[in-house]
Amino acid sequence: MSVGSKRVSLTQYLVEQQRNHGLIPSQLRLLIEVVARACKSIAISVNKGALGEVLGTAGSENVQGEIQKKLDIIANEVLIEANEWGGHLAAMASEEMEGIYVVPNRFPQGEYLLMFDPLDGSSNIDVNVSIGTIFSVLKKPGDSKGVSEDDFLQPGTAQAAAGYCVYGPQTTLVLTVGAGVAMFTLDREQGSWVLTADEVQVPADTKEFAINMSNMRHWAPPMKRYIDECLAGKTGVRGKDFNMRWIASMVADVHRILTRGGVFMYPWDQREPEKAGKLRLMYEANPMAFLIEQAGGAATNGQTRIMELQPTKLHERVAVMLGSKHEVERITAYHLEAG
Ligand code: AHM
Ligand code: MG
Repeated sequence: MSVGSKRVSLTQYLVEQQRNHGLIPSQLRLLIEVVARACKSIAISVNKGALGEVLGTAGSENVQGEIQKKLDIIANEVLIEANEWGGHLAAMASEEMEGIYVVPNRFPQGEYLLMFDPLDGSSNIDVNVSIGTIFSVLKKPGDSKGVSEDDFLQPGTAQAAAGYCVYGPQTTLVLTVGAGVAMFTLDREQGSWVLTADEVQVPADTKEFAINMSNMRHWAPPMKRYIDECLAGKTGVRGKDFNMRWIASMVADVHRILTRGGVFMYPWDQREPEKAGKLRLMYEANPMAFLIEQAGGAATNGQTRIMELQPTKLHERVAVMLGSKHEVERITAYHLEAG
């Protein structure tokens, strides 16, 4: 769809996707619109900051043993309350909840499953740096009446939709339903989402990488090799100088990559026996991998395409390399060579 002088709203985009590609059944359209509405409400809390008494810690820990911030909990509640009554969902799962949240009996049960990281980049909340909400949508398998955690354990290739909302200088919703990537900017005066980029493409080559360099001494040799070669610059094997960015909010780093290319890495390192990284497969890596692939990029865990990994638990962690295709292919080749 063209981004021109005529304003295209999120609703119009979804209706036209439904009409032209038959990709969005009405329950899925409702789901996406409800998630977008919840993100608007989270954006309002984020924007209030200290004035809204939403900063600081909540004095509790989530299932991963991380201290919860007040906004982590607020965003989680906003997403649940917005989504539970519409009849489009069977259950939800979140970074902030140990088990799944089954839609209560008093509401009709839908056929979709929604997973989210309600507030990604929590360490940036109090310092006024971009943060975001990440979400992934699956279809409940089979037509059994109940719903269980096992129903969520589907590979990323099964996602019906995925996206994120970045709360930065602008609030931007980025979405895929499997027909490319579209970006919608929140018009705060009108309270509406306006299409501002469509058919987003990540350039296959880049001179920019994103990684937390303070962990370098813990990395596996292939990761160190790749970064050493980038740092060697023009006179090294890569023959060009690289730039580095690390925002410590995956949404903001991925947003930059979708906008101007680059490669993002959160690798496994020697401190972790489980051979996984810090990031979570189901509600961080999979939705971002879906978006990046839909924009022509690539996403692997160093060996395997992220979206083909079979999850074994809800809060599973995974190493993540994603972004410009040729860089991700190079990093993956280094890992595969090292065995
Ligand atoms: P969170 O979901 O608890 O906020 O953690 C995930 C975040 C990512 O957004 C970001 O890429 C990473 O953690 C930053 O980690 P580090 O502080 O180790 O650089
Ligand atoms: Mg997160």
